[in-house]
Amino acid sequence: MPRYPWSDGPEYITQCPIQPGHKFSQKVIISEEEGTLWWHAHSDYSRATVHGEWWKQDIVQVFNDFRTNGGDPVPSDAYTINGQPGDLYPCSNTETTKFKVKHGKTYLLRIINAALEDILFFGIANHKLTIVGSDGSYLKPIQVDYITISPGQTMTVLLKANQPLGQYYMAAKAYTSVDPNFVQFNPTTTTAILQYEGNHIPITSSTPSLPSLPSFNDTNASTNLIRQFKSLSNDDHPIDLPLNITTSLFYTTSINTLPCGNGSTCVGPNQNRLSTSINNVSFRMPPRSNILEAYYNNDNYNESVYGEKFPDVPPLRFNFTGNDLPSFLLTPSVGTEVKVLEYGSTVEMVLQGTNLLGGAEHPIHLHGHSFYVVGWGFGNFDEDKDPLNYNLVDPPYQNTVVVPKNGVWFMHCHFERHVTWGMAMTFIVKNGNNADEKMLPPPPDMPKC
Ligand SMILES: [Cu+2]
Repeated sequence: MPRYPWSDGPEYITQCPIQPGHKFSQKVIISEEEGTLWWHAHSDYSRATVHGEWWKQDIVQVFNDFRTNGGDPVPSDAYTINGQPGDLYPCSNTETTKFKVKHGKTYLLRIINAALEDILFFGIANHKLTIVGSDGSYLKPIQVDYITISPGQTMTVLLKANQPLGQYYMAAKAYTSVDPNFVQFNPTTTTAILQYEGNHIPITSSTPSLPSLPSFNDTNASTNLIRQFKSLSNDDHPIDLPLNITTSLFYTTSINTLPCGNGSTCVGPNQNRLSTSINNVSFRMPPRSNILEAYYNNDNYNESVYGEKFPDVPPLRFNFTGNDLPSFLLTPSVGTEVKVLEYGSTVEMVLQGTNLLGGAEHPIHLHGHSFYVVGWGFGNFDEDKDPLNYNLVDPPYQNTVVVPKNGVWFMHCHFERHVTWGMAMTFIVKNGNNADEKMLPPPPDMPKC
């Protein structure tokens, strides 16, 4: 959405929440994106719908409960494919989602992980999947037996209907590296049915076969896909990788704890409240205002809405991925800090996970931009050795680097509990000098706080 952050959505970042009974028209400007894009709500747990992950209780209650008790949210009860949990749950079997296909044809599947808290494995029994795009840009085709997809991520996949006529399950289940004794997760499997048209064994006399998906904690299985992602990088789809870096950022992502507050005890580790941070700053939403309007209207006197001191590097360098890290590292600072970038900056960002509280994956998502993912790996980033292995030829265009779009842009972990706890920060990209490098004015119906 070039120059138009007004419809970007995250509450208290680019707009005030839309109040009950009120409305707001969003203008979505598609510029360079091709493929599969996902629109979703950006207010607490409101993106929880029957698409993705489902709780057998009021979702507002789930959210309020873990915000109050300081622990993890209760795990969901089901995952869904197009709104249906499928045959492996004790309900609604008659309504399991079915996709009808004709033998010999090739189908394009737009796959979106709409779950709130889980990376998912997804596959179709007896069928290969060919990934041709992700996050609104093309990839060199990759043929796989299953995919691993993060919350918020999209993949465009080709499916050849080339198997004997019949029914085949497609299925999805969670991947997690976190010790299930420590953090509960939903271990169930959602299914839908791929059904060939024509004569085949009647449904009643056969159970469709299930795809074989990796076990829930198979980290190699979950990460081997991202290592294969490459841009098309051809004449029709050249890459535009900036090599003259103007801004270098090193961001650590951590799970933390904060005191429970009000002298009470929480259900998090050591009776503290779970928190998260980037560069040890746990992001706090500004109350009753939003960053974009405060910036645009020059209305941030004495940093009343936000500060401009988001650190470029973590306050302390330690063995980020070590075990038994000292407990003083657990407590983040809390603030509403932004990083201000000049228009046209080229940014290299290193995202470094930490092992605090055992660590976790973090599907970090940046609004308003895509970035070239030039490298990926386990352990601590080595600033001497790792850049030598950057893919500067055909890196996938997922979301760092050129910052040609001004405005205020949120960056956060796409696990909802993690962003709720503060794993987020905001970029302000200033206007450029030319007329077409300036932010467009706001629409007249911006919601009021
Ligand atoms: Cu996270």
